[in-house]
Amino acid sequence: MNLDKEAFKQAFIEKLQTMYGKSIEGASSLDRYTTLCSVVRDYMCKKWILTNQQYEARSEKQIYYFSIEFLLGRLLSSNLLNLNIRERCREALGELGINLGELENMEPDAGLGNGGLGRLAACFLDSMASRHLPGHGCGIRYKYGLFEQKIIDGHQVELPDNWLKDGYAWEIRKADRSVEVRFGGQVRTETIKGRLTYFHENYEPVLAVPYDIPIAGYQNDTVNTLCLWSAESINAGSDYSSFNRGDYLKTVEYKSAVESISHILYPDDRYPGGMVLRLKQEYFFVSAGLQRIIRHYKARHGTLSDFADKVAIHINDTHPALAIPEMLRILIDEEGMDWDEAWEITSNTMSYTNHTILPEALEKWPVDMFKALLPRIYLLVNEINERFCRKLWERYPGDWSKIASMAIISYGYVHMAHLAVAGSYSVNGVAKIHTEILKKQVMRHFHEFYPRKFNNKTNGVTHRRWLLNANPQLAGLITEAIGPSWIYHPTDLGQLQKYAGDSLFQEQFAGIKKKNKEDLGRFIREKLGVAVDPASIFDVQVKRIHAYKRQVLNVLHIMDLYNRLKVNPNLDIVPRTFIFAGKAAPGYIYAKQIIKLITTLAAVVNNDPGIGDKLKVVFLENYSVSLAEMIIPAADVSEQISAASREASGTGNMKFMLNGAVTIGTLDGANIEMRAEMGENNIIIFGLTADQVLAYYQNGGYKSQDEYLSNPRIRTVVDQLACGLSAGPEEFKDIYDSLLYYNDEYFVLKDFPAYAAAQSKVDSLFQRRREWLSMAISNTAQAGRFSSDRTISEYAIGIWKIKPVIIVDWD
Ligand code: 26R
Repeated sequence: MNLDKEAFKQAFIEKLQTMYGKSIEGASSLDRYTTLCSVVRDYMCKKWILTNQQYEARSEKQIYYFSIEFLLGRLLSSNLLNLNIRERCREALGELGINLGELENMEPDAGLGNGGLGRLAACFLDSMASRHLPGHGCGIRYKYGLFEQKIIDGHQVELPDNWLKDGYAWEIRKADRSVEVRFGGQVRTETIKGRLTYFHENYEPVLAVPYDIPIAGYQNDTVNTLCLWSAESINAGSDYSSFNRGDYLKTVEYKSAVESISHILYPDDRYPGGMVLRLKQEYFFVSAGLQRIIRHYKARHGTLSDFADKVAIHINDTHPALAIPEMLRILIDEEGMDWDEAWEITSNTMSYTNHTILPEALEKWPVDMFKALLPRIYLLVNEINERFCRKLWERYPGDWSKIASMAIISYGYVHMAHLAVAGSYSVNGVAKIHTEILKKQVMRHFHEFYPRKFNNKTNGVTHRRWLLNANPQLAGLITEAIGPSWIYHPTDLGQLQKYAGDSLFQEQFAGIKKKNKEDLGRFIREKLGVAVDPASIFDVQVKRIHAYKRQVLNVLHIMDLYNRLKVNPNLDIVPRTFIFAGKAAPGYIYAKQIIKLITTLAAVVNNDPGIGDKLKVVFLENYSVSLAEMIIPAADVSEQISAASREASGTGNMKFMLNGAVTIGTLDGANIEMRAEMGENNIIIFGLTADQVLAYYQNGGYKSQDEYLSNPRIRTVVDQLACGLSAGPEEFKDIYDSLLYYNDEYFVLKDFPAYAAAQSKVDSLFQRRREWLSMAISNTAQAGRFSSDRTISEYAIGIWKIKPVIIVDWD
């Protein structure tokens, strides 16, 4: 399809007529937005079909990335950019009197994820398509994404995220590819021709309907697929339907129970399990996805014997780990394979990524719940467990405690990580230090048993969304200086290093940062009525609110700074604007108190005439991908201050680095590898190391009350939590108690002095303007390794064994 400016105008006008029966003048902004998406989608569709045809024709291995979250954000502007029609489209719309940016802002975020894990999955889709890799996503089409956060009276309030209310322009419903997923019921066995055969009976059937979303690569004609499954009730005409038997109320009940499966994204990234609906979601999309893949494969190849050579399936954290027993079920019960062959194919198809070592976040399901919901899958997990434990017994005869600690089913629970490790050929962590901790601590027995399964794949982010798209002026400056090759080969950003000390380039770089800060400043003023000074240091911590991420450390330091300014109004500091954003899990009281603490502190600081412009604190509500795209390019300082060893990798850290913010951070997750790339003079590191933290956890020896008693600055701010800042002793009680009475699990008080010193260093470095700009430029220059293009090609080569397939569109 030729889409020059005139053709585009024509297509737009015609689409508006056929979809809405309207002329440009009569169309609302929503009409225009939907029309534009539709024109763009039509343009993608030809490449989409072509891509699939060429994958099939060349019979190359394909990979399916199974993830319970895909945090896509907006797609219009990235699609325009990837399809290379942005400028044409802007001009054409302009001639029709329509502003492209305005339409781009109409798009709701697809917020189908909580944070790091879901956004990583979205970056991976972009990189797979952009690197010509035949890779697709499989997940859930939640009717409600992550809740919308409102701050009311300083507190977080959650509202439903009804992102589909005006329809979703990028999806295509493929009703003819629907499959059935079965829950509950019983398993009956029968020996048929000498073979023990399993029949799943009296189950509740659920219809899984796929919605496909095209994922365009960067200017390369590849369009991959993200398949999101929606739960629907089986037709009223079918055998199962109580409607058929005339029971109207039962039918309605059944229908709404079924649809609840894909109703809502669980807003938790802390305590797993307990909720049967969550387990239903996990099995639902995994079963549907596998059935579609296997059905399609069989239709083409006739046999499944070479399946593992042609298909790779990736399990993003343990949430999709039921793919392992589900694939066994299909191969054994439906395809008639014996156990050994089915196991061989399955375990050569599956690979698994671990994203957290926090013990409370490791998934486990009560056996009784599991058995009742998934009776056949339970039997298969049981068999996997028995065979696995037998092998362990051969290797460690008599070592019951070791075997019990590794078993898939033990003490009344199904341990999902153990299932994922036993059933896949590759297990990876997401940053070097994280993989080492997995190998040496959390999964040390598994690593000893399967040393070759374990490997590292350090995370990355798509530099196209996070630099090219989010910060177009900086992208333009970079291209002016070193040419455009960095867009394809992000490590070419390294060529910027020679400009780090170049005063002209520094000033251009600074000018863009200033403009981004002005834009954000205007937004803050509109939203919060707070005037912030673009000349102040924009010091940013945006991420989920969580104890281990230590927003409290940041807050205590701001309180300390405020106290010092009160005592000494002439304290020589660079004015600072502390910017926070992030959501708390709705049931996580401690995290909600942190939000209230930040907003309370903001009210005090921002309204203190004695402080003036020296200090501002803002909490921006409803953190999302699109808000991040505005905040990150405006940051001077990036706060990556988790308690060492707790943050598996972090990916926000990489987005800030790419946009030339200087990190203040601990030696945790990918911060360590960022430091190695840019050199220790370009990052500000403080605090305990992971080894020190882990040694404290193992041997004890830390007493937070000692820090409190021996350091008057700490004592003052901790006391202010209990009275002074708070409305009453209850308001921040969980935070206060965690610091003093639960021995400060994340070493906030222990790291406080080092953090305060590091913050003074930030202040003095910022005053040495040229040195600071050189640091900022070096950050951007050395960020190339943290592109998800690098990550994804490591997965492709090291785990999935897939090759690029160049798509040719002859037009
Ligand atoms: C409730 C339970 C089942 C659950 C636990 C944890 C659900 C969701 C999560 C989210 C975790 C797995 C997550 O997002 N982890 C983050 O993954 C990022 C991508 O690898 C890392 O960068 C980040 O450090 C890690 O916290």
